[in-house]
Amino acid sequence: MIRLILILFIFKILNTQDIDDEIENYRSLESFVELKGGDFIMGVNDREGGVNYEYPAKKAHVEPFRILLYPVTNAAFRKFKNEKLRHRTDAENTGSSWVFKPLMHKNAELDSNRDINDLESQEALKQKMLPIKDAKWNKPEGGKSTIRDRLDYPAVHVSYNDAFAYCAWKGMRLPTEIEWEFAARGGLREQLYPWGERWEVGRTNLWQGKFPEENQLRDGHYGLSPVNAFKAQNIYEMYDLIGNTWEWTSSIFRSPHRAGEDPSNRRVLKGGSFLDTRDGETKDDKMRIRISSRMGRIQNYSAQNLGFRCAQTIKKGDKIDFSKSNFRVVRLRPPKKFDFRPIVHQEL
Ligand SMILES: [Ca+2]
Repeated sequence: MIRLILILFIFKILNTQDIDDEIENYRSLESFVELKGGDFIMGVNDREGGVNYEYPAKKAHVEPFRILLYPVTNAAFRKFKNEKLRHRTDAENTGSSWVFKPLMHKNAELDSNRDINDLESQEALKQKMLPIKDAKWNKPEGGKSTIRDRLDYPAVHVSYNDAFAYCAWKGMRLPTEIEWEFAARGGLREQLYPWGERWEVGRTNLWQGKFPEENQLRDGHYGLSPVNAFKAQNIYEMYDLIGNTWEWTSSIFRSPHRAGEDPSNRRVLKGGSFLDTRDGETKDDKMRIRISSRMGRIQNYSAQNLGFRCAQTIKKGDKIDFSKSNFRVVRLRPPKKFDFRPIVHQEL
């Protein structure tokens, strides 16, 4: 018996070590682009379809900044969790987080004690998500789910507070909404999508069909997808801006709020997720997913369709030469000692 326990213990150590070696293979997903910034038009001139104040379009300005090419991955977030042992995510503290019902792990349990009267919970329930016990960054569907074979997927079940802590650990910060939108536009003027005005199939992971009963899977993914599942969405080589997960920004979301609630607690999300549609026809608010789409969530909210990427101010002393081009892509390489081992993605 003791022998068996010892064998299991050693197996666990080896298994953990294996993942920690493997996460270094994904360092290139921490690459970033440096942007000169400037004036641009944000929002959209769509009086009927513009929800959450994305209408009207307006002038905005950004100073030079860096922003990650990909959303923060499970591999990168695991490094953070390994190093900042004392950081407990809001989902870990709450004991549950929101998971799309059809994707619940078969052993997952509902958190029936959770207060679901707040605005966020009501919105999540409308999108067929349920509060699932123990759903968190490394157990995205609760139960016995794992990120073992999804290290290149976006980190989810991450609140604004967790995203803030991660970016600070990297010496970075969350982008403002204006920065996120400037970056997403890829230098194009007043276009709907990062790649241009016309919708293109195979660029992003959204929902096709009547939500939630029909998913036509035209993009090949029912749930989340790897952050580089599709080609870069714009000329800045940025991936996964539109679709897959919503992303936190640092901007405060001003909206009607309940009495006694601090309005500064709600932050802007950008990008849309695998649960949202391009035409918005299957949602109450008719939200169409495009660059200007936005919504607000409270700072400790977390869900299976919400991630983030980090940004950083470029200081004058950094001496980045933007005279030839107003952007510069900086690609990081994995350390040499690690051989790239492709991982097999399992369908849920
Ligand atoms: Ca999809």
